[in-house]
Amino acid sequence: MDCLFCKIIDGEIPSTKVYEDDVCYAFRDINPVAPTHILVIPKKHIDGLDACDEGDKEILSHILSVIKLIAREEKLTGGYRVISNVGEDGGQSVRHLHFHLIGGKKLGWNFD
Ligand code: IU
Repeated sequence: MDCLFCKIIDGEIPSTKVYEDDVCYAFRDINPVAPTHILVIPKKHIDGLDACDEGDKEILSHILSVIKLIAREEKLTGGYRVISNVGEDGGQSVRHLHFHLIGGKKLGWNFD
């Protein structure tokens, strides 16, 4: 499968790793929108949140707990935002499930 994020997990495409375990991998976004912008992705290829099924529940809950852990390590004590864009209208550019962890400044809420 020709998936950019699978290649990042495999080390074929370089990334700045923040966290890794058996289930997920986290790395700094190459185009950060805030002082902290990290992507947390499952090692299993899943196209997006819309492609998750019952069998992916453990992966999803694990990723959410890892996000909390990373947020603590990044010292995002004032809060942060977690986003998963889904499909074309949702602005998903890479079809491998990923959660953006964004913080380090007061975030706006602007959609265009
Ligand atoms: P999106 O939700 O699918 O739009 O997010 C994809 C993100 O992946 C986007 O913020 C890119 O900057 C980021 N990214 C990256 O960090 N490294 C890469 O090699 C590629 C995309 I391709």
